[in-house]
Order: sequence, then structure tokens, then C-alpha cells
Amino acid sequence: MLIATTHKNTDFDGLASVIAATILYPGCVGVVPRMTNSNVERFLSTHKTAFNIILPNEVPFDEVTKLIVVDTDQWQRLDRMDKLAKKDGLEIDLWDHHMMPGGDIEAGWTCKERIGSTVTLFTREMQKRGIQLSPLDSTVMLIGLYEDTGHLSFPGTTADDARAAAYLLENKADLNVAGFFLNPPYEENQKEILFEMMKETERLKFSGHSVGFNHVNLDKKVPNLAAVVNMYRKIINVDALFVIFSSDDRHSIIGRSGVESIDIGRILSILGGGGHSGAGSASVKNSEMSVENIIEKITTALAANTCESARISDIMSFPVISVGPDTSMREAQILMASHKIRGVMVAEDANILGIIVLWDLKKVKKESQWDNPVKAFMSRNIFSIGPGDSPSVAARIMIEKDVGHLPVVQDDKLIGIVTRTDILTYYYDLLPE
Ligand SMILES: [Mn+2]
Repeated sequence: MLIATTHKNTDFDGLASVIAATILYPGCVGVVPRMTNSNVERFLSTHKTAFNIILPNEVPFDEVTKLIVVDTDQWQRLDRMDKLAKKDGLEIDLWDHHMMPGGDIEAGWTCKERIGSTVTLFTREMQKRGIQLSPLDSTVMLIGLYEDTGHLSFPGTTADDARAAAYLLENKADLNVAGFFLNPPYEENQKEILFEMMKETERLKFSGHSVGFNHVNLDKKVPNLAAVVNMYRKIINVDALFVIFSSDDRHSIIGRSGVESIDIGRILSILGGGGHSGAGSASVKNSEMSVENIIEKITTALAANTCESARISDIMSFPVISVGPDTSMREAQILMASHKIRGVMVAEDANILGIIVLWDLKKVKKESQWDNPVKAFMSRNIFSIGPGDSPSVAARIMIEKDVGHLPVVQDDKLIGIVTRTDILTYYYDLLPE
């Protein structure tokens, strides 16, 4: 007998991958853990009989010769599969997109890739083999793919994920049904949690990225807290958010990130949890760790994590050419042309007074104005940045303040300048002009 199963607290990617396995492997029966996410539970309550799936207690373990594990690579995350872990001669296939250390399922065959969802791996294989899917199968797979990639918007999303979505839509995945299960209306107790979080969020900065921390005491079970956390991160507009939910015996930590340099899965792996770069969770016993301990562990990991990403000092231009306020516009223009630079700082005794950029040269309308001093044309709105900040912080200041050049200042000293072009070059690997 052939069975396919996935992790406890099954999400749609896990469920849909189990269903995909029952299609891809002839004769395969899907085994869905008893504990599933609330939206998966809602889906199964009406759709269960449409699929070839059973519960773990219904598995005749003696007859199982092959196990297909999807969306996890850890025995402890499976439901009641301990008997199989020790079974001699059991064949195992593994499909997963979590690239965390700690996987202990030794498979004879593995398909493991850094990709948006496990569903994508199955869809790609089905497309390769020309397998047509029913509208219902396509729909549940699309829900899994959309849930794990935030409708193809999370930073970890790949071109293969988009191609998989296209294939599922070609196979008549129903977006109305998908929308119904992906965006369930918020329940009263979810709203209460949201308001609770709004009262108090601690905000910290890591390499210029804003990270929010919340702690909420739960006195009852609230479904789909991950969706609440996701919504809350957008409301308070932080780059990443960690919320610790404490119940009688456990702390559950849910993290969300909107920037690539803060990898939630990697950070929460230090608490025994996991996930992707954009989303993850962990759970620890109250007796093992206090809320303060947890926050300290996360902040330490954040400080180490964000060090690896690029800093302004890596992409800034230096040395900076500066001129006095009484320098003529003509001299400034010649200086920019000869040094092939887009701006010069206007400074007096190490005080930055303003900046003249190529754009400002266009303000010169009459020939005689070229003799006027730069101080008459310079922009005095100067927003500086530190060398240790990240390029995304510079980008944000440029957008918010509508400026194209930021002086890089360290210990009150001008050490460089970063331009829009530097930022674009960094983000898109464009060649400098
Ligand atoms: Mn997944």
C-alpha cells in the first residue's frame, strides 16, 4: 500500500500536495492529520469525500510499503507515523520546499527546492507528464499555491510558481472558490486580538529595517492567528513582525516579513520552528522559556541575520566632491561633467548646506545665471543616511522625501553619497551608465 501524508496543523499547501500525490502516484491514498488549520478544516468539512483521503488512525500500517511525505521533512511533524519511522524496507519519497536544517526523514528519492510552494513541485511534474486535472483538484492546488506565496507576491515566489498557477488556471481552477477559502471573513475573536495588538507594539531597528514585536495572552483558542498577524504587519507598516501568543502552557510565535533580508524561517529555526523567508512559526513550552528570553533570542538572530545584507557603504560613491556656497553654477557644471558625477555637495567648514544635482542645472534659464552662486540654486532639503543602513532604507527616504541624492554621514562627517541610480543598480543589477 502506498500512502502520502503531510505535517500536523496542515495548511492548504500540505493538503493540496497530499491530494496531488494521490493523483501522481497510482493507487496512493492520502492521509490527512487530525489537526488542520481552521480554513483547511472548513474546506474538508464540505469537500472531504471528493478526495481519496483518510485519517491516520485508519491506516493499516502493516500493509504500507511506500510513504510519500510532502511539505515537511521531519518525522515529529507527521501525525502518528512513528510506526513507519522504524519500519524496515519502507520506501520513502519526499517533496518539500522548506530549506531548513533539522530534517530527519531519510528518503530514497527527494524533490526539494527553494520555491514558493510544494504544490508547485507537483504541478510542474504533472505538466511535464501531461496530466490533466479536474477543476476541483486544480482549485485546491491553486489555494495551496496562493496561500504559501501570498497570491504570488511573497519575496520567495519564483517564475515556476507563476507557471504552476497558469497551469492550474488552464485546468479550470475556480478563483471564486479559492477566494472564499483564502480570505475568510474575520471572526469576532480575531478582531479582538487585532485590537489587543494595536494597543502596544514594540518597534526596533535592524540595519534600518523596522521590526515589530507583540505579546498577546490567549485565554481561548483563536483560529487562523497567522492571517491576523499578516494583516497586522500591513496595518502598522513594519518590515517584519513577530507576535508571541501565550496560552497556559505554551508560547506560539508567528513571524511575517516583507523584505528578503529578514528570513523568518531561518530566525525561528533557533526556537525549533521553521517556515519560509516570508512566513514562519515556532512553539515553545512556558516552562522552557520566558517571553523576554524569546524576544532576546529573536533580536540576537536579527542582528546577526541582517548583517549579511548589503549596506549603504557597499554601494555609495566616494570621495564626495563638495564646493563652497559661493561657487558659480558654471564651475559646478564643469566639475560634474569632468568627474562624471550627478551631484556635488555644497558645504562650508564641514557643514553641509545643500546639494546641487544635474537636475538643478536645468533651472539655469539665462546665460548670465551661470555666474550666479550655487547657493541660489541648491536644494537645502538634505536627508542623510548612515553607512550601515540598508539600501531599502535609502529607497524609502528617497520615495518619502522625493529626493534623488542622500549624503552618507558618519560621526557628523560626510563620507559618501548615494544616488537613485546606485539604488536601482543594486536592486536590479543594472549596469551603471
Ligand atoms: Mn508549504
